[in-house]
Amino acid sequence: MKWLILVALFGLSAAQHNPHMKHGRTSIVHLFEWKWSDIAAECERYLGPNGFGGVQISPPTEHIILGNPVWRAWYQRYQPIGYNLCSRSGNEAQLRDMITRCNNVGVNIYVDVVINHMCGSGGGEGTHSSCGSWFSATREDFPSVPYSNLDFNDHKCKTGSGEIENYGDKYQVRDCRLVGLLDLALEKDYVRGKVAGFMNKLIDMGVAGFRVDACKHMWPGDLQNVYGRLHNLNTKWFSGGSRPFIYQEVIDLGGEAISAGEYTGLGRVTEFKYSAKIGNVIRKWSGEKLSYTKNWGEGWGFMANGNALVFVDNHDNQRGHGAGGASVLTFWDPRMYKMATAYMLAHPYGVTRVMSSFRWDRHFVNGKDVNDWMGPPAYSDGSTKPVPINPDSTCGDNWVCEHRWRQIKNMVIFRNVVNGQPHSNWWDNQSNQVAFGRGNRGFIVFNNDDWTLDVTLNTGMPGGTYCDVISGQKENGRCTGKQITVGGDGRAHFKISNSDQDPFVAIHADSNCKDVV
Ligand code: QV4
Ligand code: CA
Repeated sequence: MKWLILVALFGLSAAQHNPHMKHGRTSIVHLFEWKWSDIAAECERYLGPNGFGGVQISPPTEHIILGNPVWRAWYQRYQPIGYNLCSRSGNEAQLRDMITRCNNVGVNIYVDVVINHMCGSGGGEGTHSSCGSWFSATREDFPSVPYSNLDFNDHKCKTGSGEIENYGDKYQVRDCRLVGLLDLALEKDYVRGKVAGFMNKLIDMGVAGFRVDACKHMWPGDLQNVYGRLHNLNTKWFSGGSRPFIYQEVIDLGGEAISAGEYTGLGRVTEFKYSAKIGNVIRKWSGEKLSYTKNWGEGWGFMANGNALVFVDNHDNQRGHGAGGASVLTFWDPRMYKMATAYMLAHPYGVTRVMSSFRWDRHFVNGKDVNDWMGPPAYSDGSTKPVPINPDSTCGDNWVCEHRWRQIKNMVIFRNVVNGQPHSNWWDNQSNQVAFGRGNRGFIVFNNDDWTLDVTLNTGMPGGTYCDVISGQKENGRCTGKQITVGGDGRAHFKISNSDQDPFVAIHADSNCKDVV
């Protein structure tokens, strides 16, 4: 009996670690602040054809509107005022249409859910919400759910201010307000039911899972209860008995009362050490070198591979929020950013998430970006602009679309092609030139030193001519960029100047343009 319960529990939690991607796909792209109609179109015209496994969408729930009419910080969407599926990205019908159209081209949808709190205590009252539902932050009254003051943690929090004052005290971190956000009493059956209810509605609409916001601020037992109430995925698109994929936002860089390990039994967890460290390695800060990444992954003190969700940057740390440090690489440093993202996508560790950002008027005053609040490209009435696609397939109107950069898109494909293959044929120069393969399916070489790389390496790949997918790609059977010849013995010569536009080269089984005869 005991054994059966253990099997059942393990089966349940291990299942929630599986992203259920289709056709051997492996990566998620976070289309931060995109509208549902744009995401639907992007699934059909770009993500499906280029092998992206899924999209993380911004919170779809009704949220407060900050500023009138145009202030509208991006982070207003992390202040829900109810669970109507109506947000700055679109209404419920548009959301449903997007989920259907993305699923139909094999691209999963993962929903960012904000269940730790409602809006900030200073949110006032009225109908300044994304769909006009009335609410009162002052009285903790959210009739569209409904929640009342009985559904919040005020009685449980023991700090004088009602705020989290000390991250060394796990009771404060979980029972008090995070930056003034009204903290939900997830210990209550009623609250758990309301939260699970809206997540189940999304599951039934066809989403594949959830990015769960602010998990550090919720008790693992409460989350386990909520997750336990979730339906299996919709069998229109997923096989019977599939559990929703769960990845939990817990920022654990060490040294706090709460660790990521408290949550890994329930689902995957965001590995923030990965983001911080890869920035240091590529920037060559803190004495880091690429050659030290021979044992990248668990060897670096990251959580177990099967528990990790990894990324170079996220929507917080790219702008100095949530553990954002100067080392974090973003699209603002494109050359290094492409290297870091390619390294992540080539390496077998973790489920990978690629960031897709909007540009804002970054403006540092005393080392702090005073415009870190700026919302997505918008019209003068504050509504979000659509994403226009240029003839060269880049995006316009300040949508950065990192996921469309050739080097990043091609590495998303690389990861699919080498899926399941071991990390192999490591080489380094004891400095910042490294290379590794993925079995006999792919090989990548980086030169992050200040001199030329010129070396012959064992790639593990079958003999043939391969197109480098960084300087170009294979088009109509020919290479638009560099070409690499692998001999019958698997060896190939690589020459990468430190002044190349992108100082790295990647080849894979599907970039083969001529077999050795
Ligand atoms: C302000 C004061 C408070 C005061 C309060 C009174 O700072 O001291 O008590 O007013 O009402 C915004 C403002 C913040 C403001 C708050 C409430 O920036 O100054 O408090 O609203 O009005 C995002 C942003 C936050 C933003 C929040 C809500 O990053 O700046 O707060 O949305 O709009 C920790 C957590 C981690 C978290 C990370 C940022 O452990 O979970 O901080 N990351 C997630 C999301 C993140 C989001 C939240 C959690 C909250 O990824 O985007 O915060 O949902 O590390
Ligand atoms: Ca809490």
